[in-house]
Amino acid sequence: MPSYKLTYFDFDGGRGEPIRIAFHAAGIDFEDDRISFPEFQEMRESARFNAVPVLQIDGIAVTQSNAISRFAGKMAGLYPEDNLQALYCDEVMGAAEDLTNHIVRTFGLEGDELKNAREELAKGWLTVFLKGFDELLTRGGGEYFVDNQLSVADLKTFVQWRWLRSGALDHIPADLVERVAPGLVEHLERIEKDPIVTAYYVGRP
Ligand SMILES: N[C@@H](CCC(=O)N[C@@H](CS)C(=O)NCC(=O)O)C(=O)O
Repeated sequence: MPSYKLTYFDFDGGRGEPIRIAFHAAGIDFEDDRISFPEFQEMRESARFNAVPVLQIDGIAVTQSNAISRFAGKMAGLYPEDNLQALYCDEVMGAAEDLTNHIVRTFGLEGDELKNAREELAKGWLTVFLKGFDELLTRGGGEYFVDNQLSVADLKTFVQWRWLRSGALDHIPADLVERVAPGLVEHLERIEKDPIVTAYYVGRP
């Protein structure tokens, strides 16, 4: 079996979290290399595209969280074999990346600039995306995004709903998701309770 080392920030979220859960679900032993923000600054220049997550397979680095999630998801049975369902899964994951990037654009702003940008974001892009995801959930059967079963698309997005509802993003109302797309809150609760997901968190401190 190859050796796997996943380098990502030391928190239970973001682009690294679905990969960690999928590896765990696949029963694959991997080195969970959790780094602090100062540690990231030290390695940033040497990381391809200056970003994490980075997965090393037998020492060979691979980047791009969605590609890595699909890779781990295939081994865990959490990525569809059917081409159309795989397309649906990819659409959700691509949209989740776009959503993250809209939020990331407000990082580093302060004071009124941050407040205005975040309020604009909540009314604008976040609302557009939450409505879009709600539509995609309906297409998937209402409970999961793809084919009525858990996939890496659910793992990628439930982490985002958790983030948006956490209150950690200043000026983004913590109840935005339930106001715009209550079905996504139900989705979050469903995925949090999924045995694959709970089994992963049992092992987390
Ligand atoms: N498209 C890349 C984006 C990676 C990315 O932007 N990662 C963030 C952390 S979630 C990062 O490393 N940011 C550091 C920086 O931009 O300096 C992926 O999906 O992996």
